[in-house]
Amino acid sequence: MGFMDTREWIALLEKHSEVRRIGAEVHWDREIGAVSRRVLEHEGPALLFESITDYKDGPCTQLFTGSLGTRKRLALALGLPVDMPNREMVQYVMKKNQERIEPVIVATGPVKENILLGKDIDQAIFPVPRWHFREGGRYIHTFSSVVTRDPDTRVMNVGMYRGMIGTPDTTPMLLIKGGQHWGQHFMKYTSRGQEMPVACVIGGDPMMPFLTGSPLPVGLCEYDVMGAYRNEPIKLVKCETVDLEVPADAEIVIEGFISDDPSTYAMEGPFGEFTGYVSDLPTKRPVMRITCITYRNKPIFQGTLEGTLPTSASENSIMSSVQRAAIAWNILKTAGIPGVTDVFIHPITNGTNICVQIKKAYQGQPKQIASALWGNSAAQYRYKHVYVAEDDIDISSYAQLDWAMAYRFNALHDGLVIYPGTFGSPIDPSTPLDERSIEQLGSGLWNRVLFDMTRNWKFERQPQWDNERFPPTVDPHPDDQAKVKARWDEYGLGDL
Ligand SMILES: Cc1cc2nc3c(=O)[nH]c(=O)nc-3n(C[C@H](O)[C@H](O)[C@H](O)COP(=O)(O)O)c2cc1C
Ligand SMILES: [Mn+2]
Repeated sequence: MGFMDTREWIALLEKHSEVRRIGAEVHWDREIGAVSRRVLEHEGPALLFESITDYKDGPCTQLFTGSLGTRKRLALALGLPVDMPNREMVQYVMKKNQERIEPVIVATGPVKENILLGKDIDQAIFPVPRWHFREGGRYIHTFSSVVTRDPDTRVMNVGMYRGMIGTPDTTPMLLIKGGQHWGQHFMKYTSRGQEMPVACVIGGDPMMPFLTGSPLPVGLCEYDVMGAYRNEPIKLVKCETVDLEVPADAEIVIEGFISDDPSTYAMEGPFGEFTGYVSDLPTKRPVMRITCITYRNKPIFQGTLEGTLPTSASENSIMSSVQRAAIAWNILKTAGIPGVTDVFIHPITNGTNICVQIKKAYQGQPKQIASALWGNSAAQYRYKHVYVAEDDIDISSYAQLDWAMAYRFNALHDGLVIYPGTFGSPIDPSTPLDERSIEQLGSGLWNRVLFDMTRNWKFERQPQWDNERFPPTVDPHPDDQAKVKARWDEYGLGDL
């Protein structure tokens, strides 16, 4: 599958009845967010809002959201069968993440159809929602891919980071110096006494958010991996006012600079975080000073409602759960751990919990798995709770995991390991505030737990258990199962 732009992606979704156009008027202030939440609760379609209050005329009238909000649509975006099992999808992503096809630079493209400079710059020409009533403003960057360049190597990084409209041409952003890849670039510009050039890309191929919203190795350009997924180089155009390149068929590109001068900082937040909780206080953050906006004719704005709740995942959590599982499986592979047969992250936990399925090779294997995950830097916001089960358990099924927890897990017989006080998420509300003070501790603290739900190899094999360590299950004999299967229709049960 080659690259597609937002419009081709919407057409593909339309073909599969996976997008709904909302013609009724909906307000950008709170209502779009509340509609999105309810649709997530129903695992419903992608949404294209076409009549937004205050935006019925003007350059941008449409908002697109939720297109990667189910596994099925993620499979469509990846060009994979829609019912592909977790294991195969995760393995595909592991493989593709390692491949590279470098971009090509082209002279121009649709994203240059409109160019705003100087006093014409105003972010509010786009129907940017205030997604949630507790949020501190209108979040323009919730699904944008942010391009920066390493000033030493000149390699670009593309990552997804949030930003809120400040004034018409300023955007305070969640930029932590030294954190995330753009934060590392920011330190380098600051030490040279320079502002950091930035370009925020909205729209374009759905592989872009899929790859920029999850950590790929530092120093690598996400454009190269996008090319590998699409089997062709991505076409980039040069920005107008910053030394960066962006996809030629993006819907919208916002260019500018971020300074480390604290006098330029501005308040950002609160924001409805991925944890499903709203961050407490507005915080002073570095600000992007916009120098240019380019966009296609009739641009389609894109954003997403963050946060998972007990009754709803988010677009981020659905797409990222596959990447997070792939990254975890690669960690286990690199650590040389044998017998891993599946890795699953339920979207509702955003990777805080992870399930690993193994063909058990030795008693200490689950502990080895947990320590490999916990020792990796990818575990900063992830893998607080590690569940390990054997390969007769479908780890994507909560019921099956619960059965293994009920009958194979024993807290005082190697089942439970608590690894207290490790590095972890500073925004986990289950951690007391004084244990997630970045100023004092540098990171949050997590008490991590392994739940080993595999059968215990310390148990002696018993003759009455066919020489196994656990009794036989109540599964019918395979001969009986085969016979019943063959006669199923005869019993009048064929409709079950
Ligand atoms: C919808 C969405 C919103 C995100 N918002 C932020 C954010 O505001 N700040 C942040 O540091 N990471 C955020 N992330 C996670 C980063 O995108 C992710 O860690 C990614 O690896 C960053 O790119 P990098 O590894 O090149 O730095 C978000 C991810 C998604 C999918
Ligand atoms: Mn990166």
